[in-house]
Amino acid sequence: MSRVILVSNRVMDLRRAAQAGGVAVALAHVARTRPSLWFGWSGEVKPAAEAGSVNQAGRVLTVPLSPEEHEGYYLGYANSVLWPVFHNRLDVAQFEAGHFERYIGVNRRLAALLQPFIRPDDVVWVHDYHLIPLAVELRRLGVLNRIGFYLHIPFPPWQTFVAIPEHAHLARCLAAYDLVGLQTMADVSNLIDYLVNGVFGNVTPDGRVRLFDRLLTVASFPIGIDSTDFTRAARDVALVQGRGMRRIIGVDRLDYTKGLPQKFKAFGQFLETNPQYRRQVVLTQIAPPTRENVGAYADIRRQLETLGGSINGRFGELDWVPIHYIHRSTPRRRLAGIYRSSRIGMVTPLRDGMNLVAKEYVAAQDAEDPGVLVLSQFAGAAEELTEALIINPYNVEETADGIRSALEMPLAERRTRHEALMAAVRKHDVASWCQAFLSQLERVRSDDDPLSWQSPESIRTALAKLEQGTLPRLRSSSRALEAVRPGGRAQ
Ligand code: GDG
Repeated sequence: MSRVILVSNRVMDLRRAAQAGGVAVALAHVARTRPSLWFGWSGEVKPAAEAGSVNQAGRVLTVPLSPEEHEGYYLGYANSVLWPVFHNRLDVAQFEAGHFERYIGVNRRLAALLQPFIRPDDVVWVHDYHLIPLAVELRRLGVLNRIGFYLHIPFPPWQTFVAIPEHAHLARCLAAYDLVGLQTMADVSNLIDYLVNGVFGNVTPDGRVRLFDRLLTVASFPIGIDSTDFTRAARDVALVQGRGMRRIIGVDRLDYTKGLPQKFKAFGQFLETNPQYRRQVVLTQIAPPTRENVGAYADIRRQLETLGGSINGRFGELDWVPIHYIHRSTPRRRLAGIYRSSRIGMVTPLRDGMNLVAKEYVAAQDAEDPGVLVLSQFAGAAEELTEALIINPYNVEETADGIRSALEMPLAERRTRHEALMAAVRKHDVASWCQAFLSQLERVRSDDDPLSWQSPESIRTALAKLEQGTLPRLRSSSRALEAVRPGGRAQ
């Protein structure tokens, strides 16, 4: 088994990572179960003079960022351009801020710091949108190893992606990987559409994409959880607000992609149209703070708090507060019990790569008396968790009806749905995700690739091609459309 060099934006020691949630838990799993090194940002911001070296603690290698890098690379390009665009939110993307140079600069610096640790038979697995240019920067330094990239967030429709002024540069960066992994089949289809229509790639008969003379493999690897972390949960009795009170649980970082205002509105609508449930149900929303120095996050917090206050003011009683909102992080060891004692898991993002909370909620249920998952059709998880109550989060009435149907669902139906959901959670768990990605990375064909990474000369040729290959100007309609309409115009 080759050693895996994991690279992700945020790195922490393995014990803390296992308690953190999301990407960190998944990477800590890979780091614990394989020969590995894990490299990335320590989370510290230090003056440039002190930010230049690697700190090694066992198999974990960390680097601080300087204040300028934190501002331009992390808060700037990664979280004010790429995050909103990949979630289809062009309206909040800050294209004009000029952070791209800093984004490339940090990737170049990280590549230079990582390169001395890479041995010839390692495979390198790069994670997420912060690090798209890392492979090209490693190639420049002569790294010949297999390098795979995994995107944890969704890939948007191609017309959205081409709004990024530097989209073609990002495509060249992707072409320096051997394998690009995405969460869902819908993401794979969006990325291939973009590579074909946005930068004139061609799909080969075996399903790879020929791009700037490279052959790139693109595939979906839905991420999962370690379900045993959740199945042993006991009900958290301290949570019950009153006898017979039924709880709806939401656990989401306070992010504008998570659909929190829409969720609060739907709950308000449910109370409005179902007065018999007032005093019977409480919505507990755990929404820990995230990226608070980005403007769009301050806006969503204000909006949510105003809305929550107005719903509580309108329906609340002296002995019943309908929305129980916690803007702090909750210890991970308590989450399983909270999920298990909640009758509904409400996971209603406007867009989400996967959404692990949906899987955690399912895994924590009592199979004899399970709760119901209400799930957005726009979460990647909806591709696998088809037995959830799938709703459109933009449709407040439909979501409110989903809450009522979940509360009224007979036990037999809850059990049947839960059984199917649990099978899906087990099928794609964190171990199978890691195994599937790494074994495909090791299998990717390179013998027929005219620009593979076999020698320093082939790297030089490939990089020159990537950098010099010009692109024809984009046409307004897609090439696929032109193929079905001769001449490219509607007749
Ligand atoms: C990205 C993609 C994709 C949440 N609040 C608390 C807490 N959490 C934990 C949850 C869960 C994790 O954080 C969140 O994971 P998600 O998948 O829901 O969302 P993102 O953070 O946006 O993650 C996403 C994921 O990457 C993995 O590929 O699924 O689509 O956006 O594990 O339990 N944990 C603790 N306290 C909290 O208050 N301890």
